[in-house]
Amino acid sequence: MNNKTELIKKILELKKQHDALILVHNYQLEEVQDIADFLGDSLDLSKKAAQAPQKTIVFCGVHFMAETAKILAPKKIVLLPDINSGCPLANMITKKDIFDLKKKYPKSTVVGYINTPAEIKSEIDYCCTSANAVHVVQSIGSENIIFIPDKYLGAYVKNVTKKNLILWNGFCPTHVKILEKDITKLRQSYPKAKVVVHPECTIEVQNVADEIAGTAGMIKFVQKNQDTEVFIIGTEVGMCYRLSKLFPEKKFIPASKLAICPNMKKNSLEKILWCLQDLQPQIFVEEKIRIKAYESIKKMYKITENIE
Ligand code: CIZ
Repeated sequence: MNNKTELIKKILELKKQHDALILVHNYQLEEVQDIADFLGDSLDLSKKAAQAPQKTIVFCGVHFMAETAKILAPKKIVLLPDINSGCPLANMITKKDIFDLKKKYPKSTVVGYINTPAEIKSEIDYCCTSANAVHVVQSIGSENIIFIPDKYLGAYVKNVTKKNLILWNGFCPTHVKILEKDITKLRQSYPKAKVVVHPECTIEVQNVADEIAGTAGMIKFVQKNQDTEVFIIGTEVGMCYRLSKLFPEKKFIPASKLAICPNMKKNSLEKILWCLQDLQPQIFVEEKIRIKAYESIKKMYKITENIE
């Protein structure tokens, strides 16, 4: 038995022993994707965490995602194999920044992307994901909306909804590595390919795409375009592996090979094994913050339950 097979065997034994479920984000390492009980985006995975009968969740993603699972499933043990897998975008806004924004725009409603820490979610009115941001913003009665923290997702939502969105200057350092010229060049090599890019990409990149969608939307886009053989994928490179497993007959080309999120790649098979051996590192959210953060997520669910 080789090292990897041995590791997987031990993980499966401990998973059974601790009644654990392994949830894996679409951007994780291939070897981690391969041992998932469920793969998906942060919202799908958090819902799975809340609904699953298992009492332990191994969340292979970044910190805010494991925290969202804990907000929705407070009685469960939520483990993040590498506690240092943070999200730079999520940390681009502070509680004080939100207070200042609310003071400056007192009549505004605050919509926050799921890529935020629990503490920030506890100060916003509505949470949203890349999959439902447009729908959430459209459903809010007010025209004056503060959208945090991603300026590119915010600009995309502003463009679609035509609402007066006040944007924060946050961005994902991985998605901004994808450049318009990367797509133009790939289109020359693959003239029949369809291009789908994440709304965290820059506006220039969004403008040259055939579709703008989060990772869940990318899967739907490929399903819809049955006659297309080649897709150029403008997001973190891990998504190409996920798509290749789902649609082995098609070809998926990363818009940029530089779009690798170093945080997403921190979880490994070894770290999954260790976290199941020690039941550490665990995610904790202070109950006062959790209740308030849960409200913003619940409001999102209320709006989106008809479309998801
Ligand atoms: O919500 C998520 O999981 C993120 C951050 C991206 C996506 O579109 O899946």
